[in-house]
Amino acid sequence: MKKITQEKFVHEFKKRLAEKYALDVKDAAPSELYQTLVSVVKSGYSDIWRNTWKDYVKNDEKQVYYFSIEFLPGRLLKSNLLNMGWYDIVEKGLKEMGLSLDKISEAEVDMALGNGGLGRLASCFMDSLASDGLPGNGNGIRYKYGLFKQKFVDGYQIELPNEWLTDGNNWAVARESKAVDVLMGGQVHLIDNGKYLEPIYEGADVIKAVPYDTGIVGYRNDHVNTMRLWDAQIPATEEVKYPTIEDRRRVEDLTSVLYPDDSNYEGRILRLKQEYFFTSAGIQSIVRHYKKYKKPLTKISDYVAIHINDTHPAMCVAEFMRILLDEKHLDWEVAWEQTVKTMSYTNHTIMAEALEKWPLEMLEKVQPRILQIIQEIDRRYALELAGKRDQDFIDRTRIIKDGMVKMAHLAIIGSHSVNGVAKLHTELLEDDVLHDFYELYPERFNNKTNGIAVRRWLQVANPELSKVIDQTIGTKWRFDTKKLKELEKYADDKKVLKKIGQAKRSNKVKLADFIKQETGIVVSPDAIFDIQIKRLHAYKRQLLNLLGIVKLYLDLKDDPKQKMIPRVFIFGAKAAPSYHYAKSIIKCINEVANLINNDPTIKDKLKVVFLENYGVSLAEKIIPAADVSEQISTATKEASGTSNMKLMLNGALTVATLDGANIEIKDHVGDDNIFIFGLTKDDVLQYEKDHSYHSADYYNNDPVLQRVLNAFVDGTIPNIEVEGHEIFDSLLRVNDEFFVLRDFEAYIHTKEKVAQTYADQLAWQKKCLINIANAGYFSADDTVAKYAAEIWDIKADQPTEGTLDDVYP
Ligand code: F55
Repeated sequence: MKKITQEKFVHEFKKRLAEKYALDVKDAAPSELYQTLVSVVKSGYSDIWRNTWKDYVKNDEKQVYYFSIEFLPGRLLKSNLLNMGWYDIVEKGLKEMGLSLDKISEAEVDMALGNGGLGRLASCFMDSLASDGLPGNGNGIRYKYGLFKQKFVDGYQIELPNEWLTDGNNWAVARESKAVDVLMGGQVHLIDNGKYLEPIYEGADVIKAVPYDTGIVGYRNDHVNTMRLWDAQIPATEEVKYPTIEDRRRVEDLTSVLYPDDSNYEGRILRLKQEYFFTSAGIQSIVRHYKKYKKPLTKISDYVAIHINDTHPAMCVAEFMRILLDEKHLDWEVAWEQTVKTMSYTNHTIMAEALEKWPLEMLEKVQPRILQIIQEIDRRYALELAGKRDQDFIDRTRIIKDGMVKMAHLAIIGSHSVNGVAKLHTELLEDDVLHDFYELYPERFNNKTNGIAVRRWLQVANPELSKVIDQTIGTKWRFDTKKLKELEKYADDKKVLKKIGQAKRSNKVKLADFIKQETGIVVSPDAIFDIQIKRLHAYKRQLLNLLGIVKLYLDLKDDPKQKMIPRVFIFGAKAAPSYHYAKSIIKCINEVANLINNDPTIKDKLKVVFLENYGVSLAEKIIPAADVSEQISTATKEASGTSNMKLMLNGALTVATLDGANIEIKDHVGDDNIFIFGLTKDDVLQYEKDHSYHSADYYNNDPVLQRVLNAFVDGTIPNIEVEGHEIFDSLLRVNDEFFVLRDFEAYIHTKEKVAQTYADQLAWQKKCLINIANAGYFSADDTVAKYAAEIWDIKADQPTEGTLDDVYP
C-alpha cells in the first residue's frame, strides 16, 4: 500500500479537491468531499491492484471466480481505509481540516446489488478472499437500480427506485477494452465441417458486455483483488439494428433491475436472460484470460476454479462446455472432465419455491445452443445410469423432466463439490432434499458454515467495543479473530465487564438519537434493545415476535403499575414487493407500534420501532446497540443466517430456535449462554410427515393466545381490518405453516428468562463477553480459507500477522 502520513494526506486531499471542483475545504459539500476522498484512497491502492493480478499470471497461480447474481457490499469507504491501514491517519487528517470521516462516509450511497443473506455473503467472501491473500475474483451484474428503497406510508411498505449510480460510482473502473459479446436468441444449427460440428447462429442478438471492475482491498496485506460486474450495451456494429429508444432499452434493460425476491424465484424471461448474460460474459473473459497462462485447455481446471453461488449462475456448466466444444474444439469427454473439475456449487436454501426450474422453451429463446448442450448433458447422464439405477431414480435426478430444466440438478451433475451453509442445512441436503444425489456422489457433498466480515461488523461498526477489546487483550484479534477467545479469561473481571457495558450503552445512546431523528420516537437507552433484522418472510417468524409484543402490551394494560424492565423492540425488514403476506405483517407491526408508542398508560415501558429501508449501512448502526438478537425461524427453514453471528459478535445475547447456524453458536458459547426454545428439526419433520399438528388446538386451549390473536381481529389493534384477518386466518384456518402458535408458549417463557437475566447486569455482561469471545469462530476469513483448501484448491500469499504498532511508519 502507498505509505501515507497525515501531512501528505492533507496536502493530497486539498490538491485534488481544488483540481476536481475548484473548491476550498470549507466550501465543499459532503458529496464533493466524499468523491475527493475516494480518489485519494483509490490512488493509494491502484499500484498494488495492478500488481496483484499480474502476479497471478506470472506465478502460474490457480484463481477462483465467484459467480453470484447478487453482491451486497454496502459502503466501501471506511472498510477500504481500514484494510489499507489508513483509517486513523485519514480520520485525523480530516479532523485537522475541520472535517469528520463519519459525516463524509454518510455521503456514500450503499452499493445494494443484492437482496439479503446470499448477496451479503458474496461480498463478505470478496473481502475475505483478498484479506486471506487468496487469488479470487467476483463476477456479477452491475444493476443500474439497486434493491428498492423502502418507505412506510400509513404503515404500508412502499417501494421506490434506488438510483445508486446518479452520483457516479467512482470505486469502479469501466474497462471497454475487456468487453465481450454475448449472443442471445435466434436459432442455431450444427453443420459437420469435416473436422467438428460447427454451430451456425441465425438471427441472434449480439449484446456487448462491458466489465466494471472494483478493487477489493485485503486487510493490511498489500493484496487487491477484483470484483467484476457486467453492464449490457449495444455494440457499435449493431447500432442500426436498434433504431428506436424502445429498441435500445430492450438491451439496456437487461442489467437495469435487480429482482427483489429473496428465497423465491420468478420464472420471468428477463431474469433468465440476466443469468445467461453474466454467466456467458464471465466465462468468456476467464477463458480469454487463461491464454496468458500459455497452458493447454485440457489443463484449465488446474488454473481456474469457478464457483456457482446458488443456481442462478448454473448455466456456467453449459457455457463452459459450449466454449470448450464449439470454440476450442475439445472432445465432449475431455471438455466434460475439465468442466466438472472446474465447477463447484453452494446451495443456500431448501425452500421449495426457491429452487429454479425453467421451461425448455424459455431456455431455447434465451440461448438455443445452451439448451442443446444441457439436453446432451442430461442424455448422457441418463445413459450412464441406465442399468445401474432404477428408472425412478433416473427420472427423479435427471436435469430435464416434464419440459422443465432443473437448475440445481445441472449444477450438481456439473460440479465436483456441493455444499450447504451450516451443519444442519448440509445434513438436510444430504438426508432429504438432495438425498438421491448424496447417494450417487457422496464425495461431492460437504459443509461450509457461513461466516461474517468481522472487520466491518466490529472494527468499522463498533469502534467503542473494539477499543475495549484492545485494552483488554491487545490488538492481535484485529488480524486473527480467533484471538478474541482470549477475552474469556476476563469473564469475571468486573472492570472489563463494566467497560463492555459502557460501550454498549454509548452505542444505544447513539441509536436512540438516530431513532428520534428518523421516526420521532423517543426510546430510553436503559431499556432492553431487542432486535430482529432480516428480510421479512413467514418462515423467519417476525410474526412470533409480534405476538410476544402484543402479549406484553395486553399484560401492561391489565396492570399498568407492573414492574418491568423497559423494552424497545426494533425491526428492520424489507418484503419482496409481490409478497402480499409479508407486507401485511409489516403493516401489522407498524400499527402495533403506533398503538403502543402512543398509549400514555404504557409510558416508557414498551416501545416498538420499525426502521425503514433496512440494509448494510443501517445494520451498522443497529447491531452495535443490540442487547437481544432474535433468531426465531422455524427449525429446518433458515439455511444458516448471518445476522445471528453479527449480533453475537457485538455482544447481543441470542434468543434462538435450533435452526441453521444457531446450533453452532450454541455449541460454541454453551447452553447457558443462549436462550434456546421451540420445535427441533426432528419435531418439524415429524409434523410435516404425519400432519398431526392442528394450530386451532393451541388457540382453543390457551386463553393467552386467544386474547393475543383476537386483538388482530376485534379492533384492539386499529387500522388492520384486512391484514389482521389475513394473519388470523393464516394461523388458524390455514393451519399455521410455520408453527407460530406451537412455539408461542415456549417463546414467551424464554423471553421472560431473558428479562430476568438482564436484571443482573454483571451476569448479563459476562454472557455478552462470552459471546464476543466465541464469535471469532464465525469469521468469513476462516470459512473462505476452508473453501480455498477443500473445494477450490487455491493457495494464499504469505499470511500477515502483526499488531497495530507496526503499521504506521
Ligand atoms: C435462493 C433462490 C432464489 Cl431464486 C432467491 C433467493 C435465494 C436465497 O437463498 N437467498 C438467500 O439469501 N438465502 C440465504 O443465504 C444466506 C447465506 O448463505 C443464509 O444465511 C440464509 O439462511 C439464506 O436464507
